[in-house]
Amino acid sequence: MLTALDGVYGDRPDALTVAGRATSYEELLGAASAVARDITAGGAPAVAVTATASLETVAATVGALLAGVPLVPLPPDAGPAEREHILRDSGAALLDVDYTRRADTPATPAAGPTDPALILYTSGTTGPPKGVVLTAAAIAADLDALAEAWQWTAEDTLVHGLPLFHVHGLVLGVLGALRTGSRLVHTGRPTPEAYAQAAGSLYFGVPTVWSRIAGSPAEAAALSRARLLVSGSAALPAPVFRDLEALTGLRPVERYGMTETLITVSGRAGGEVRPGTVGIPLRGIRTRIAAEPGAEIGELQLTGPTLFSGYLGRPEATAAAYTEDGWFRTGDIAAVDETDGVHRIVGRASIDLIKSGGYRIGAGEIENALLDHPRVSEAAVVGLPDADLGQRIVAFVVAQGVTGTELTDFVAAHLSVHKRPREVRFVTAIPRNAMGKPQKKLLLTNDSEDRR
Ligand code: MCA
Ligand code: AMP
Repeated sequence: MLTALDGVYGDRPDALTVAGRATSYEELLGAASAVARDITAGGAPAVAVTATASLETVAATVGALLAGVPLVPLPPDAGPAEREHILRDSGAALLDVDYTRRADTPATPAAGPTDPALILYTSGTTGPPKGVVLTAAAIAADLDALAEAWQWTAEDTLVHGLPLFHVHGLVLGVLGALRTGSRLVHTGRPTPEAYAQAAGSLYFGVPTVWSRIAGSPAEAAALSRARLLVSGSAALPAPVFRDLEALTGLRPVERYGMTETLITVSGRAGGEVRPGTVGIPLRGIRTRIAAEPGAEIGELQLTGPTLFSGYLGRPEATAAAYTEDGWFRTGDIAAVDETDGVHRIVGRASIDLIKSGGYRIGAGEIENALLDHPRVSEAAVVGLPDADLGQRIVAFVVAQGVTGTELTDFVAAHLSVHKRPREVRFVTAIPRNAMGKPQKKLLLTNDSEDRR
C-alpha cells in the first residue's frame, strides 16, 4: 500500500517534512514499526491518535496500517464531549507516540486490503459525528486514480498544510505522498507565506486557503514555479480561480469528493479546466444524476471501488446512504455537461450540512451543543455565505443572561474550535412551521434581527 516505504523510490533525509521537522522513509518505517508492535501488543479493536500536524501523527497512521488495526485520527482542537464520543463510539485506545523510538526490524503488514484501515468521524445533518470506515483497498484505488489524473509521481514535491484528521490532509496529503513516492512538505498551517516558501511542484488546498493566497500577490507569484495547484473540499469561487491564474499563470484543478466516497471526480493535469467545474469521474467511478423528468440538475449518485464500507456500528444509516439499486447518495446537487461529461456541483440538498473553511459541520450537532447551555432555550444554526470561509456558521438563539462570545466559547470548548459559530444572533423566537419544525430558509433571508 505505501510503496515508498518499500524502498522502490530510494530515500533521502527530507523525504517528508512536517511542520519544520524532516525525516527519511527509513526513520519513518522504524518509528511506525515500533508503534505497530505496541498496537499489536495492546490488542484494541482500533487505535486513536491526537492528529496534530506532526511526524507523530504520520508514524501512528503508518503504524496502524502495518499492524492491521484501524486508526481513528482525533481532531486536536476537539473538546471533551467530541473526544469522548469518538473514543467511545470507536472503542479505540489512545496511542502515545514517541518518534525517536525506532524498531530495529520493520514490521510486516498484517492486514488484508479489505480490512478497515481508517475510521474518520464526520458530521451528518443531525446527531453526533459518525465513523466512516475506509479500507486500504479503497484508499489505494483512489490514490492510484488520482496519480493518473494528476500525473502525480515520485518526481513531485507535494506541499500542503491541511489538518491530518480528514481525507484531504491525511489520505491524499500523507498516504498519497507515501504511495507515489513524491516528497512531502507539510507546512504545519496552510498560510500563503508557508506555501510560497516550500517550493513544491504540486499544491493542495481548500478554497479558503486559495482565496487567502490569491489575496497575497507576492506569495501567489512564488507558486508560478509549480506544476499543478489542486483545490477541493468545497467549491472554488470563480473569482479566486481567475485571480490565481493571473498571479501564477496556472489554472487550478478542482476535484470533488466526500469522506464516504474518497475523491471521485476531478479535472486532469494537462486537460482543459473551466472555473466552477470539478472535471470527470476518476478511473473506476461511475456517476449519475437523479433528476426529476425534464430537469438537468439533481442529486449526484455514484458507485466504484473507492467507497467506504459503512458507518461504524450504524447499519441503518449505511443502508439509508444508498439507493435501492446500490448507488451512493452524495446529497450534493450536480449537473453534467452533455458534450464532455464535465461535472458541476451546484449545491447541497440539505440546508443542515454546512461547509466552512472546507470542514463539514452538521447544524444539528451545533444546535444540540447550544441547547446544552443552561441559558439557551431554542437554537437554529445555518451557514451564511462568507467571502473567506465559503460559509460561516451563524447561530440564532433564544437565550437570556449570556453573551454571544460566551456561547461561541462554549461550543468551541465542547465540540471543537473549528465548529464554533462565527456569529450569534439573539432572537425572540425561531420561526417554525405548523409541525414545529424550524423554518431555516427564513433565517437565511431575514437579516433584520439584533446582532451581538
Ligand atoms: C478562535 N480561536 C479560538 C476561538 N476563536 N480558540 C478557542 N476558542 C475560540 N472561541 C483560535 C483557534 O484556536 C486558532 O488558534 C485560531 O483562532 C484560528 O482559528 P480559525 O479562525 O478557526 O482558523 P481559520 O484561519 O479560520 O481556518 C481556516 C483554515 C481551516 C486554515 C482554512 O478552516 C482549515 O484548515 N480547513 C481545512 C479543512 C479540511 O481539511 N477539510 C477537508 C475535509 P491557533 O492559530 O493558535 O491554532 S475532507 C473533505 O472535505 C473531502 C473528502 C474532500 O473533498 O476533501
Ligand atoms: P466531507 O465529508 O468533509 O468529506 O465533505 C464532503 C462534501 O464536500 C461533499 O459532499 C461536497 O458538498 C463538498 N465538496 C468537496 N469537494 C467539493 C468541490 N470541489 N466543489 C464543491 N463541493 C465540494
